[in-house]
Amino acid sequence: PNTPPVAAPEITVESFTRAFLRELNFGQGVDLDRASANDKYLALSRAVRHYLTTRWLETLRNQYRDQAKVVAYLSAEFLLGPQLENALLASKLDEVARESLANLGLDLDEIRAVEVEPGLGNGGLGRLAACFIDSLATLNVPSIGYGIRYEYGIFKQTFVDGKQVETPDNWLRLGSPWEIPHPENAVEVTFGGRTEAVEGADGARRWIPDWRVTALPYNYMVPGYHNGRVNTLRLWSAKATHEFDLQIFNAGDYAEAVRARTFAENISKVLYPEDSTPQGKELRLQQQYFFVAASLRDFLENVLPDGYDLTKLPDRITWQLNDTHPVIAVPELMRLLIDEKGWTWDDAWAVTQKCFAYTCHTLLPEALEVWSVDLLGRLLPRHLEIIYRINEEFLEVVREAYPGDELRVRRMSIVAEQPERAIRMAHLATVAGFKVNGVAELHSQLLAEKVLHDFAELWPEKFTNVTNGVTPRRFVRMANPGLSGLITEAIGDGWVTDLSQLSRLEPLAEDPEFRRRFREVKGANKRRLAEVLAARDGLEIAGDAMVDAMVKRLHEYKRQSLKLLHIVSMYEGVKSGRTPLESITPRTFVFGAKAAPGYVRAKETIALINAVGRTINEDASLEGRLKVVFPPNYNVTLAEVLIPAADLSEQISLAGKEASGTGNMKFALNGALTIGTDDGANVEIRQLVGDDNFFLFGMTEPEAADLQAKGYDPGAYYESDPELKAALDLLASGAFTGGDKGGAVASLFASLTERDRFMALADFRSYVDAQATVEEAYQDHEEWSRKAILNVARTGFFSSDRSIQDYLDRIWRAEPVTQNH
Ligand code: DL6
Repeated sequence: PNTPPVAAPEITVESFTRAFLRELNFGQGVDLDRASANDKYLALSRAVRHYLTTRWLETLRNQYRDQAKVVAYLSAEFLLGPQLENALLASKLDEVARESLANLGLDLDEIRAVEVEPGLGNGGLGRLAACFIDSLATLNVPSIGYGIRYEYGIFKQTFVDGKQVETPDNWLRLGSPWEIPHPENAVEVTFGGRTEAVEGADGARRWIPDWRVTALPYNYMVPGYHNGRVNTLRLWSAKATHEFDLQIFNAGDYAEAVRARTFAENISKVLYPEDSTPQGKELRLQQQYFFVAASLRDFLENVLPDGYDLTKLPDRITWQLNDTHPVIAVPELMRLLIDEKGWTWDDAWAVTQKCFAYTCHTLLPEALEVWSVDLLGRLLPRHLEIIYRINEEFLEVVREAYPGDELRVRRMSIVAEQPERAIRMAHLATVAGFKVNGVAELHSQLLAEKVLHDFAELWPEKFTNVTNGVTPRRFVRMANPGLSGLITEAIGDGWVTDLSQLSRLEPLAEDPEFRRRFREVKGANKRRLAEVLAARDGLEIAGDAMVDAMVKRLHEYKRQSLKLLHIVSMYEGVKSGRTPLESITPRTFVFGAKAAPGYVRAKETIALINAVGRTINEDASLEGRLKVVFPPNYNVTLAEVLIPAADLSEQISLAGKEASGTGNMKFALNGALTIGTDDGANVEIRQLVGDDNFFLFGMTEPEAADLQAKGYDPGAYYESDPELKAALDLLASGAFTGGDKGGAVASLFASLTERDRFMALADFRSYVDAQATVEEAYQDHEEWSRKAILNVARTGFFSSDRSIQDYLDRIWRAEPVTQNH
C-alpha cells in the first residue's frame, strides 16, 4: 500500500511497437524475423498485459485502501474464451496494436488466431461466470473470481466416422501469457483422517487430516471496459507439498513418491472428470473442497487486513455460490471460525449465514448434487460433523414451524436417507444462504413452486430471481464488428456499457436503407463463417443460405433429436414428392455440441446427426438446398463466428427443463430470430421481442407437467401423424446408416417412441408447423430483416451488466466504487 503508483505506459503506436519488440527480444529471446507465430502471440499478449498491469495494481491498491465490500464469485468453471482481443478492446489498445503491427508487416488477426482458448467450463454455467466477471469489472464492483486452473479444460472433440472421440485439451502447451503464478500466496488444503474432541470448547473439534496438497494461485486480469479497473480472477492449481519430496528422499522409493505426487496433482488436472465411477466422483469432491478451502483462506488472510474483526465479515464479503459445486465452503467457514478461531457455534453460524448466497442453475433432479455420507465422511470428516449439526438445528426450526409434519422434515432434511445416506448440497446451500436465486423468471418460479418448494414456503423472502445475461463486449462488440459499427453509427457507442440503449434502434427497423445495411452485415458474417468452417474443418457451406443454428451441450432435455427429426422430415418430404424441391428455402443447419464422455445416448445422437448430415449433403438431387454441418469442438472461439452469422436460433428444450439458456440471448442480440418453446429465458425473450418476432411452439410448462402426470404415450403421436411416422420410419430403415437398423438408430427410435422423458414427439407437430412459418417468413427479406432488427433493439435487457446490477440490488447490496484515474 505504501509503494508509489506506477505511471501508466504511454499509449502511442511507437511506444506500443517498442513494448512489443522488447517482449519479443527479451521475453521470447528471438528477433522479429526469426519469431514463430506463437512467439509473436506471446510477445503481443505480454505487451498488452503490461499496459493493463498498471491499472491492475491501482485497482488492488484502491481496494486495499477503501476496504470496500467485495463480491467473491465462487465457481468451479470459468469458460473464458480467447483473452487477447478482449484485453485489447478493454484497454483501448485495439487500434494502436493493429497499426503498430501493420507497420512491422504483421497482421493482428493472424497473430490472434494462434491463441488457444482456456476451455475451463462445460457450457452455459461456466460461460455465465466469465460474462459476470467481465460485467463486475465494467460496473466497477470490487470482486474476485475464484476457481480452478484445470491443466486440461473441456475435452477436445473430434469425429471419427461421425462418432465423438475425446482428446485432452492441452491448452497450456505453448504457455499462457495471461496468468501470473503467486507461489508466495500458496495455501495448504488437507483431506481425510479423523477428528477428536477439544476439551472445554463449545463445539470445536480437532481435525487430524491424513494428507494435504498445496494450492498454488494463478492470477488473471479481468479488465473492465474502458474504465481503468482491472479485477482479479484467481485460479488454483494443485501441487504436491514438500512432504512428498521428503518422502522421495527418505524412502528411496522414487516410483512410489512420484505416484503420490501425481495423486495430489490430479486434483486440478482435468475439468469435471467422468463422474460415473466412484473414483471420478471422489476426485470431483476433492476439487470442490480444494478450491473453496484455498479461496476462503486466501480471502481471510490476503484480502482482509491483519487483525480484521471477523464478526464484521458480512460487511466485507458475499461469497456467491455458483451452483452447488462450491457449497462445501459453508461448513469450511464454520470450521475455520469454530476450530481455528475458537468461536462458539452460534456466533459462527450467525456470521456464516450472512456471508453466502446461492444461485441454482438447474431444474433436473438428477443434476442436484448429493454426496454420499460415506465419501464425504472419509474425505472431510470434520465437515460432515458440521453439516450434521447444521441439519439438526435446521430440522428443529422445521419441526417448530410444522409440528407433527415428519414427512416434510424428511423431505427438507439436508441428509437424505435413500437410496443411501447422502448430503443434499442444494438443501445445505438453501439453509445457509441468505438468498437463493434462479436464473430466469420461469426458472425461479419453478424453483420456488417445485424443486425447493418446502424451503420457499418456510422462507419466502429468501427466494429471488436474477435473469441471466451475456456480455455485450464479447458477444456483440467483438464478435460482430459489422453490426457494432452499424449500431454505433446510428445511436453512438453508449450501448456497449448500457445495452438498454439498443431500443433506440427500433425506429430504424422501418428504414429500408438501414435494413439493407443490416442484411449486408449478416451476409458478410455468413461469408466469414463459411471461410472459417472451410479453413478449420474443411466444411463447405453456401455463403447465402439461411443459417439455422443449434449449438449447446448435447442433452436429451435440449432435444437435438427433435431438430434431427425435423431435418429428416424435410428430407423425407422432398424424397417422397410431398414437398416440391423449389419450395424449399436453401438452409444450412449448423450443429455444435459436445456430449459428456459417459453419456451414451447423447453420443449416439451425435453419430446420427452426422449420419443424416452425410446422406443429405451427398444427395445431389437436393441441389444443395439443404445442408447439415456439425463442426467438431464447438467452443467460445467458434461461437463468436457462428452467432453473428445465424438467421434462426433453435431453443427447443421441453418447457420446464432449461433453467435459462444464454445462447438464446446471444443469438437474439445478433439479429437471429428464435424458434423456441416457452422455456427458460425464451419466455422473457418472447415477451420483449413480441410474438410477431418469435416463432413459438410446443407445450407450455403446465401442459408438459400435466401430460407427464397423465401418462405420455409417444406411440399415439407416432401412429396419428403420418409425417412424423414417415420421418421416424425413414430413420429406422437405416437409410442414413448404410442399412444399419441397430445400434444408435434402434436406440433413438425406441427412446423417442417408447419412453421419452422429454416428450419430443408430443411437440413435433407444432414444431414442424412453426418451421413452415419460418420458411414463409424468410421469403420476405424485408420483413425478416425488420423482425431481426427488432430482436436486436428489444433484447438489451439481456446484458450481463443488467444481471450484475440485479445481483447488487437484490442480493449483494454492495456498491460499485469510483475508480480515480
Ligand atoms: O445459468 C447458466 C446456465 C443456464 O443458462 C442453463 O439453462 C443451465 O442448464 C446451466 N446449468 C448448468 C448446471 N448444471 N448443473 N447442475 O450447467 O446454467
